[in-house]
Amino acid sequence: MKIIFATENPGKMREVREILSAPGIEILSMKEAGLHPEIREDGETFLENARIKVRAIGRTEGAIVLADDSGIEIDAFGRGPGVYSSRYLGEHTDYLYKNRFILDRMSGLHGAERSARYRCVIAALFPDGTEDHADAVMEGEIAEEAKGTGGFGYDPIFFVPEYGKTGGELTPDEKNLLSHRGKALRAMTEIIRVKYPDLYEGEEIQGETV
Ligand code: ITT
Repeated sequence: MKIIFATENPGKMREVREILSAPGIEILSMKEAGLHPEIREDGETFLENARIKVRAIGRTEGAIVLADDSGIEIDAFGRGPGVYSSRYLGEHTDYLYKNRFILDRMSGLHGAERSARYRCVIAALFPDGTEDHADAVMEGEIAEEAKGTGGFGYDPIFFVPEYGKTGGELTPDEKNLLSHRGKALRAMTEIIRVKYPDLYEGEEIQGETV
């Protein structure tokens, strides 16, 4: 069985491989599958956008098509940028600038006033044409300053209380264990396992035997 993952974001793709890899499953990005669909992410929710991405690839013989739509919700910004996270301050704007801008805009806010979360929806389109999805959040806060170079996007300014570190300072394993994407992808492996019992049977998915 193949998994075609409908993303153009290399940071996401790296985490997807770390979490979903298992013997007997070939994981391909859209590009690796030779697919370059025109995707207009004009949904108003993470779920709508995740569905738009899997449907842009379409039902595929011998492959489960998955997509991730995710973002950061900053409570002080009315839960924005949310679904607009990748387009916030311009789609091609460097994250050094975006993260600096957020820190500046939040100066003067402390403690609970800096609460934020990452949210992720994973959509699936199966070879039989059926669809499903899984979602998860990771609660945290916007750090007082950017730290670390790991992860991607907003990770250097996203403080994870459980570790006392920013996402940028976490190892890949630490991030995957608690992250919105890690949790949603593991929930998706459960959905896949129910549909295709041979896949992920007895596999250790980031520390949990499924
Ligand atoms: P694809 O649509 O091609 O998958 P994208 O980056 O445009 O790539 P989204 O529309 O889902 O994906 O936007 C997600 C954005 O949310 C992402 O670009 C980051 O800005 C932010 N984000 C989501 N998860 C993140 C994480 O784990 N670490 C850091 N930033 C994250």
